[in-house]
Amino acid sequence: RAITSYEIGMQQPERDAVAETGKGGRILLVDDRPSSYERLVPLLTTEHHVDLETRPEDALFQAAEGNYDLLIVSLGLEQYDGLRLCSQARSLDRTRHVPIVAIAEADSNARLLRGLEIGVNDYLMRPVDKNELLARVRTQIRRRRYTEQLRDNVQHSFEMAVTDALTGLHNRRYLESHLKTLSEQASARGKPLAVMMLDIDFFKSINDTYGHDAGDDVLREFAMRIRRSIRGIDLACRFGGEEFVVVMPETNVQVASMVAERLRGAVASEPFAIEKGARQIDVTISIGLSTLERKGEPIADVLKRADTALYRAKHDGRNRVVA
Ligand code: GH3
Ligand code: MG
Ligand code: MG
Ligand code: MG
Repeated sequence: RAITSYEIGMQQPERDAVAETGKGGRILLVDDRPSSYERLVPLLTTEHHVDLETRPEDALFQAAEGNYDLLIVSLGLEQYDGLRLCSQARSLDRTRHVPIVAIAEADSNARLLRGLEIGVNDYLMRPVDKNELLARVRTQIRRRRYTEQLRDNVQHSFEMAVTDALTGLHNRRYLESHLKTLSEQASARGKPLAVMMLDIDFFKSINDTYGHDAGDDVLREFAMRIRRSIRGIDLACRFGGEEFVVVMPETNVQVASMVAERLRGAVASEPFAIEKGARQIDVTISIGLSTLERKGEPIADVLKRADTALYRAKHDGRNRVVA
């Protein structure tokens, strides 16, 4: 490999400071002319970590793997077309959002224009001025960090909004926003769809006997056992309190009954640990099961049948599956 790392010539600043100042970034410099990079590297390392790639044909791979804040591409490469590299970086998922600063030769305005069209974010003309270089680089890195933070925040808020905090399963809101799609897909493809409604038996007395924290432990452990019993395409959610719903695409009533029975057994046969493992208690669950009966049937009707079946399971003595 032709990659050389140059450590930052200052103390690594705190992450927040990095976001604000644009200093302390990770830069990949693509340059195969010693006369050029021997000047650029020392300038950049006053504020940033720099990886120097002197083999432009490897640069794309390096850029995709290296988790950089910024690419600096010399357009006057000897062995490669720097513009082509920029355009490749723009078309690759892993590098699409990494900003690019081009270093352009004097009198290369046409190429520079091309670069800006391709998606180069900023440029410097040779001879490169130290302060201008650092200022432009900081701006790009600051913007990059800011955008990443925004994206993380949006992602986080989205996950919070559709996740049940106690169990980590999806919440009811998520279920309700996806149920319609799932049932429409099943109808359109002529596939079966099964819905399980699960409820912990005498959960109130677990709370009353061992306390609310113990109840929470049971809920978490139950969610874990549900997760272990279902497939990746099944949708499990905490519907409310101690009631859970599992939606199983492409599953008929026979298979769904088997899954439900297995899950019932997985709960009843293995005591639940509470009080940090100091105590074990027996838990049972009841399950109501229903399937989509005809194409286009409203999903609310399927859920309602599962709920009715659950009620029967309770009425018939609990710790059982009713379809
Ligand atoms: P059944 O067998 O008929 O289902 O009886 P049950 O006691 O399980 O049912 P009930 O609906 O009467 O009680 C449910 C209890 O679940 C009441 C409520 O305080 C408790 N609960 C609801 N949410 C939570 C929670 O997040 N944590 C804990 N620890 N308890 C909860
Ligand atoms: Mg109840
Ligand atoms: Mg209950
Ligand atoms: Mg209940």
